[in-house]
Amino acid sequence: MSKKELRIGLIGTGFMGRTHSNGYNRVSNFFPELVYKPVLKAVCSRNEEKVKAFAEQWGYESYETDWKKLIARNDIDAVDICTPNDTHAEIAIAAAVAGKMILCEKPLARTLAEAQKMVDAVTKAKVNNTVWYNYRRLPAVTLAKNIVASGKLGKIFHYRANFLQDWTINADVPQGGAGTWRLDVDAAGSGVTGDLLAHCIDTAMWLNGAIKDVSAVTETFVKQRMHQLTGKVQQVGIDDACIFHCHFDNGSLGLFESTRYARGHKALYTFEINGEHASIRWDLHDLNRLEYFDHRDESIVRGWRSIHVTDGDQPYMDKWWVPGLGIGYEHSFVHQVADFLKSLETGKPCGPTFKDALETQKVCEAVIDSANSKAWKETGVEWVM
Ligand code: SOE
Repeated sequence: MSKKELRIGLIGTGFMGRTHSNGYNRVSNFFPELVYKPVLKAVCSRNEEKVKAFAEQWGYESYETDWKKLIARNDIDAVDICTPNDTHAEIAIAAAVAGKMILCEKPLARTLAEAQKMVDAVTKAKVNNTVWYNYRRLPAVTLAKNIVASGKLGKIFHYRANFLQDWTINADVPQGGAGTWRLDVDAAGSGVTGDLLAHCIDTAMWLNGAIKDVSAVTETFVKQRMHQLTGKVQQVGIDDACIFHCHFDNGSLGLFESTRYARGHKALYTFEINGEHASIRWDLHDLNRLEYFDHRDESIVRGWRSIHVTDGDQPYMDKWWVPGLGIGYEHSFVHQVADFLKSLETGKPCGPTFKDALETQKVCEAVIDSANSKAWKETGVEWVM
């Protein structure tokens, strides 16, 4: 079958540039039925030596050192934004005005105001868009979505999620610059709230509906860090840790915690949902498994089952190996590329779209407002994916 081309221009050559490039490179081998195939037309980064090497390593036909030039090119259909958060709005708005499709790294923006402008721009330009909240597309997480949607859990009482890391405990870790821009409030917008809890919130609202209101506490354990760009020791403006509780629209209670100070945890993203009849839980460190407890089971065999989500009839798994053989973190990005390409065939948006991600941004903003004001905050979430 001759394929239609989706010509990609990727901006940013860090960790996310690599995960997305891997997704584009692998998708056509594993999803041969797709009508579209990505073509790696150009990659962009300010450092010419690095971007040239990246282009060669990942198979891009060309490179640019100025993102405006990349957006202006006629041979680019879709712009993929993998740069720090402070650049998302400007690049996305320019790409939308140029009529390009946009795939944007999470969180959508630093603030709700920026995110709203991005949504307005893609709505006005009517361009296809998606935001890389990749964890939705791990088979076990998609299976959780299907189980919740089937009603098996019954009425839901509790949603609990954690995202724990430990990489910033050392006060010598700088803020700003490559790799550590996540610690610089001007580049990142917030700390763990936008970087890690945003994942938890995206999954939570996808699985369990709208979050209505929140009450949060945040802490910045290391108050000053050297800034890589200025060389000066500067005040740290991000939240190092954040805990919030909330009400969901469906009446259930939510409890969320994220920190970069949980010694021993590198990327422990977990969630658990407790319903009237059944519960499920998931752990990123064991990402092919979904645990399920059903109180309706006969009492003598009742207990938590650990479902190894690798059978061909489980989400996405018919695309990979044979039952029993697991897949990894990187596959969530391959799946998102596949779903985006599919959305071009079907005309059905590839969620989370900018509009969906705006709802997550509303919750993040309410969390930070609540922590600052020590008060409950309404989120204003009005749309659930
Ligand atoms: C931060 O360490 C980080 O890389 C996040 O930015 C990603 O979104 C998360 O998936 C893993 O952790």
